[in-house]
Amino acid sequence: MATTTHDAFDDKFHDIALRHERSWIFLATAMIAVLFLVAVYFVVHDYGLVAKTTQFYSDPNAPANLADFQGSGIKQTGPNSYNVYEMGRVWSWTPGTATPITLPAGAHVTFYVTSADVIHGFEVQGTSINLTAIPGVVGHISYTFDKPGTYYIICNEYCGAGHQAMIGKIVITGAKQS
Ligand SMILES: [Cu+2]
Repeated sequence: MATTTHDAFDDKFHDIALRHERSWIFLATAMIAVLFLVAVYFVVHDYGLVAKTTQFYSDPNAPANLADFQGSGIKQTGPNSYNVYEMGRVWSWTPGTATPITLPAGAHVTFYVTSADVIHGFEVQGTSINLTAIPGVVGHISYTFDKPGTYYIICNEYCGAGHQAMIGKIVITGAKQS
């Protein structure tokens, strides 16, 4: 049987191939490293994409009893900025379901979200607002409503027989406040 022999050409070719492979491996590893660092950066500096938790309570009913969550749940904090204290319960959003949340265009809103019973999902369609409403936990997320119109709050965590009807409304009126 003939055995393979290496001549000078083979060796040279092998060297070149090795060099190419090394640079491609380096390039691929560098790209993965860059993507990883970018992902970490985005998580740390969230850009409002990641909902934050304000506080945990040992009593799951505690947030539901906080003064902020009683009454209208809407508090003006600046010329056109608001805090909305949003409570999910089977199967409504307060405020939102019984009375729509009505705010002027350009309103910068921070939602403080909790649940009075089971886990709900607070999602405002057409926006980046999406966070879980958990009993005993108050999460918060901010959003600026630049476009007038009606935004629907839905529940995106299955929470029982009336889950699909757990809908609220945010009405952004055309008049821009300054
Ligand atoms: Cu729900």
